[in-house]
Amino acid sequence: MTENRVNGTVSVTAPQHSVEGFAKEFLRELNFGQGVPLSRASVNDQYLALARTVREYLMARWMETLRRQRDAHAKTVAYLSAEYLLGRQLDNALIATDLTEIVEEALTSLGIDLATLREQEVEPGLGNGGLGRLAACFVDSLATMSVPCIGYGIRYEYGIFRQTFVDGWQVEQPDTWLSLGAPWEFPHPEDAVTVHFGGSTETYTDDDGVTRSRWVPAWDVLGVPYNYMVPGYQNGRVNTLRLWSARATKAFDLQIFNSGDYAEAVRAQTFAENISKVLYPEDSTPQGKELRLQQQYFFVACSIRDFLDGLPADFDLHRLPDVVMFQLNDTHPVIGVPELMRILVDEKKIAWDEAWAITQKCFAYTCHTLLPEALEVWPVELLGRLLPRHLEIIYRINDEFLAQVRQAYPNDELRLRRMSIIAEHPERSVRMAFLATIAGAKVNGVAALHSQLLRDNVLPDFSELWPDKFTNVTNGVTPRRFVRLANPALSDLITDAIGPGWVTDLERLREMEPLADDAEFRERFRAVKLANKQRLAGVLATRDGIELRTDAMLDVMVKRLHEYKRQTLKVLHIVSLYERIISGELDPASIPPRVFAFGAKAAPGYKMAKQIIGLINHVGATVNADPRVQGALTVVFPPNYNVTLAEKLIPAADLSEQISLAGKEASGTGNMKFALNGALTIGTDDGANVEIRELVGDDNFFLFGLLEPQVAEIQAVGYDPSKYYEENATLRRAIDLIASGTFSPDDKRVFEPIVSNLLTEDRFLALADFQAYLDAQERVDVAYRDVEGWTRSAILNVARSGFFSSDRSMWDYIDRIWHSQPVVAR
Ligand code: 26W
Repeated sequence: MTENRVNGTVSVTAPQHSVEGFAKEFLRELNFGQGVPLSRASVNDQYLALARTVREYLMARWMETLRRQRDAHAKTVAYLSAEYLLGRQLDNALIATDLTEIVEEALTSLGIDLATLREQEVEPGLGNGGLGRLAACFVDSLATMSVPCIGYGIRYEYGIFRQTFVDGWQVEQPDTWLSLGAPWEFPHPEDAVTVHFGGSTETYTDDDGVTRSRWVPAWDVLGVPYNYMVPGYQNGRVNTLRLWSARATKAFDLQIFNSGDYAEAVRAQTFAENISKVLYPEDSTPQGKELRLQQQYFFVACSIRDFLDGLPADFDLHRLPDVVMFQLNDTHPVIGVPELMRILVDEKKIAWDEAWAITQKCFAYTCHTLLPEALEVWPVELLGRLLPRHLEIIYRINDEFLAQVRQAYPNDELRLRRMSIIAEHPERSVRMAFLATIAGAKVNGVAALHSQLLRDNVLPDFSELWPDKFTNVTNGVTPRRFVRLANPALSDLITDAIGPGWVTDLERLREMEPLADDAEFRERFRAVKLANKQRLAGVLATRDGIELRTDAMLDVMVKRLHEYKRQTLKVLHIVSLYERIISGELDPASIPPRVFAFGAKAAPGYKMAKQIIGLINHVGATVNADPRVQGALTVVFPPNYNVTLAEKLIPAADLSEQISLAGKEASGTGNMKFALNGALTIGTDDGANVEIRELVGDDNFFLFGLLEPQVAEIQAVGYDPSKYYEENATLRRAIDLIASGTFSPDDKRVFEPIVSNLLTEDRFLALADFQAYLDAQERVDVAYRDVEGWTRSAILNVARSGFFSSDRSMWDYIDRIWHSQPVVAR
C-alpha cells in the first residue's frame, strides 16, 4: 500500500489484488513487520503478518470512506455501546475484500495453510451476549450500506471470561485476548481524552454577571482510543469502531519510587487502568458496582468529547442534531445525556433551554430487556460522589420534566412519584431508563411484542404522555458473518440458485421459495446440512474431545444461561425421554435419534444459573453413558460458547430451541441465525419468535406454550407449580429422577435447589409449559421422519427470513429515528 501525492490530492492505492501481489506483501510484512524469515516464523508470526497484510487492503478504503464522509458533511450515527461481541476479524475482512481465494492460494504457494492461521486468532469477547453481538451486526450493516457511523465503546483488557468445566461445573478463566498481539487495532495515544471524576461543584458569577455552576473534579484518567476497521461488504467502504482504554494521567511517580515505595509509585496507574480492565460478565442483573459506573462515564465522556473535537472550530453547536445522533445501546451509556448538557451549558455557555433542546434531538434510546431487575438504577449517593455536577444536572432535568407532567396531569402526585427520575425507595436512586426516555428523541424496543410490552408494562406513563416517542425496530443479524462466512456451503447453493445479490439484499432469498418443491435442490440442501454437521464434528473433536454423531437430529440450545430462557425446560424434556426409555415405556428405536447440543455461559455470581449448567452436564454424562439409551439420546455441551463456536454450530443445526417464557425475551437474535441457516424453530410466542413464525408460516414452526397475556393472568392470580407436578405423571417422574440423585450419585442432593425452586417458585412457569412443550417435541419427531417435508420447511425458513437482516433493521432506524443518509456517490 503506497500513498501518492499528485497535485496536492493524496490517494492511497491498495496493494495488488493478486496471488503474487499478496504473497509479496505478506513476505514483506513477515520479514519487516514481524522481523522473521519464513523459515523461522512461528504460526503466530505468520498469523500476525497475515492480519497486517490483509488490513493493508482495507486501508485505502478506510481513508477514502473518512474523506468522503467529511466532504459530504454527512450526519453520523455515533453508536454508544458498553459491549461489542465482534467475533474473529480475519475471515470477515477476507470476504469483505473478496480476497479469500487469493490469500488461500498465496499462502499455499508459500507452504502455509490458511486454516491453521485462522485458528490462531482469538476473538475479541468484548460483550456478554445479545446486546453486544447486535452492536457488532449493526456496525457491519452500516458499513456495508455506506452509512456514516462511529461505534464507540470500551477496549476491555479482559473480555468475557473463558468458560471451562470442572466435573461439569462452570469455572471462569480470564480472557487474555491481547496476549498474542492485536493486529486489528490502531492505537492513537495522540487523541487521548482527559476524563474527570469526583470532587464537588461550585457556583460562580462569570464576567457577564451570570451565575453559573462548574465542576471541580478530584481526579482524572486518560482515555486512549484504539481504532478498529469495520469493513463494508465489497463496497469499498470501511467505517470505524473506536474503543477507549484507560491510562493514568500521571503514570509513574518517580519521587515516590525513589523513596522506595514502588507500589505507591504506580498506584495511580493501576487505579486508572482498572477502569477498562475487565468486562462485567452480568447480562441481566446490574451489580451496581462503582467501577461499572466509572466505566460507563469514562467511555461516554471520551466519545462525546472526541466527536465534538472532530467538528470544525467554528461549528455552531445548535446544529449538532444535523450532524450526529448518539444512539444509546440500552441505558449503559445514558450518563452521556448530563455529560453533553454539562459541556453545552458549563463549557460552551449555551443557555439551559437551548442546550436541552439540542440534547433531546441528539440522543435516542434502545431498550433490550423486559426484566425489571435488569433496568439500571444508580444510588444518588454514589452518583453524587463520583459525578456531582451530573447529578445536579439530572435533578434539574427531572424538575423541569415533573413540571411538565404536573401541567399535563394536575394534582396527580402518585403519577409524579411514579415518573420521577429519582426513585425514593428502597434508597434514593436515579432510574436510568427514565432519564433515557425523557432525554431521547425516540425510544424503541427490539421486536414488535417487546415494543408493545415496553409501552404497556415497562414505561406506560411515558407512553401515555409521549405516544409518538415510542417505536419499534425488530432486531436483525448480519448475513455476511452468519450465512456468507459461517455457512459457505449454503451460500454457494443459494448463489448458484439466485445469484450473489442476497448477501447485501437478503429479501432476495424469497426467490428460493419455489425451490422448496424441487427434489433435486432439496437433496443438495440436505447435503449441505450434513457437510456442516461433519465440519462441526471435526471442530468439537479437536476443540473439546467431544464425539458428535452426524446421523441424528441436531437439537441446539445456545444462549446465555438464564432462568427466563428456560434451559431447565430443555433438561426436563431430555430427562423425561431418558426416564421413559429406562423405565421401558419408550422404545429408543421409536424416536429419531437426537443430539442435544448446549452452549451457555452463566454470570459468575448467578448461582442458580451455574447449578443448571451443572445439571445439564451431569444429565449428559449419565445419558451418554447409559447403554439402555442405545444412542437415541446424546447430550453435548462444549464449553466457552462464543461467536466463533456459533459460526460452526448454527449451520449444522436441525432444530432451534427458542423456549423462553412468553413476554421475557426482548427479541432474541440466535433465533434469526438458525432460521437463516435452515433450522426449524420450536418456540414460544415470545420476542422475535412471533415475527419469525408469521413470516416462515405456522407449518414451518413448532409453536407451543402460554401466550404473554395468559402468563400475565397466571402470575396475577398466583401460580402453584406443584399442581403441575402432582397432575402430570411424566413431569413428576422426570423431576423425581433428578431429585433421586440419579444424575449425581456422588452427591445425591446437589440439585435439590433446582428441584425445590421448580416445585415452589418456578418464576418462569417451566412446569406450566412442560406438557405443551413435550407435545410439540413429539410433533418435531413426526415431522423429522418426513425427510422431504422437513427439508422443504427448512428451505422455506431460509427463503422467508430475509426480513431478519440487520441491514433492514438499519433502514428502520434510519427512517424512524436517525434520518441519516448513506454516502454513496463513488
Ligand atoms: C447491567 C447488566 C446488564 C447487561 C446487559 C443488563 C442488561 C444487559 C443486556 C440488555 C442484556 C441483553 O443482552 N439483552 C438481549 O438483547 C438482545 C439484543 O437486543 C435481545 O435480542 C435479547 O432478547 C435480550 O435478552
